[in-house]
Amino acid sequence: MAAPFDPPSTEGKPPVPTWIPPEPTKENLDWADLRTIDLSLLDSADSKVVDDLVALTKTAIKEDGFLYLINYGVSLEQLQRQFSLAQYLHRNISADDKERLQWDPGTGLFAGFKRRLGWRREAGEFDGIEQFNFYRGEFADMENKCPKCILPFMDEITAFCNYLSYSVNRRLLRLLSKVLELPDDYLWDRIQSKDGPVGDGYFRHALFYPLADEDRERRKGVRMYGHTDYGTTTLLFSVPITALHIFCSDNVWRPVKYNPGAVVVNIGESLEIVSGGHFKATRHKVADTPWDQEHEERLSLVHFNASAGHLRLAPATDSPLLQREGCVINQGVFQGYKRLLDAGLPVPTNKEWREIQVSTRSQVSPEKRSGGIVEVGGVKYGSDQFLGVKVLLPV
Ligand SMILES: O=C(O)CCC(=O)C(=O)O
Ligand SMILES: [Fe+2]
Repeated sequence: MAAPFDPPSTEGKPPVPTWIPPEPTKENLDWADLRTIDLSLLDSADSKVVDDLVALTKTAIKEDGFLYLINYGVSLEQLQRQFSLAQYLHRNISADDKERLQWDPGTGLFAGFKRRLGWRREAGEFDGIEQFNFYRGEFADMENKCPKCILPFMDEITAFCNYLSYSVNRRLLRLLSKVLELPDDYLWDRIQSKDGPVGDGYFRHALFYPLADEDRERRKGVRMYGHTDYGTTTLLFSVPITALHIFCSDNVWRPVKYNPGAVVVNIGESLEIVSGGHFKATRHKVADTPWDQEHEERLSLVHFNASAGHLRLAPATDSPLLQREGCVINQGVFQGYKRLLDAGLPVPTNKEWREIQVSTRSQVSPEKRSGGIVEVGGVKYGSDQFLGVKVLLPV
């Protein structure tokens, strides 16, 4: 049995108001129908139970690229404490710290504080989203790189990220290695970056402020444009404010329903490439909330797991699944990689790939992408090219 999360004590620390989850929407929406994976079953002594879990996971990541993860070792109360800390950071970060710690995506990292003014260091259009992003550097030099108000709690945030990286994501990658019929630690040993609490990835405290009517109209219902995440897995903690939508295989955007305590897991581009397209890095976006949540703040905690920076990824041809079935070239960034690989051209390293996206592509509207809008199979996409890899994102 995997050990459950055992966080440091809260004794002797400043009081932190408990985050009260807002009311879920009462709207009956056309929800994305995601599968639920019980991670504790991976430890079962009954091989039939494990086989069934692997089969269900396979269907989920082939068809949806998203799933709900439950029984992963963090209790509802422990999770609520992490949301309370994120709320505390956003309520108490000083104006000085916002200035001193302001991010610079031009560096290829989202590290530090994001203002409500777009996705660059320079002020852009108002988007009402604030974030604090903890990378390796923030954990290594907290005194200088983290907001003063959060310093007394960094032991808890560090422990949480360590647990997510070294227990939850490691077990998840074991399950995904099994889907590829590879040795259990294949993806963990060969693909995942791992040093410190987040490796080459990062942990995000995001706060989406409610929009005024004119801002909502200007943004045409989108808070974060459709995109795929570039890493291995993304762990999104399910939140009551409905806003995350995924682009389903029938080309329809559907919202993800609140599932208290669950992690909404999303497959990143690195695993799409390594799996030869069998795993789907599904496009997703953050859209306006239903009308009954319009005036609520949306707090969102995200743990982005990254692949090792020096690797140039290709399909894992030692996977019996790939040997039997070949690659699946339906969608996504894998198509672009495959074109380069087939032509004998070098693909980018993971570090190059994520840095070019963070520094140039992040949250550019589909209309403003370099290749403009193209239509494929009746669906409109914003088209772009980075380091020789073509990228299509649905409008
Ligand atoms: O906040 C969310 O639910 C999703 C955010 C997201 O997709 C991202 O930051 O990559
Ligand atoms: Fe994302």
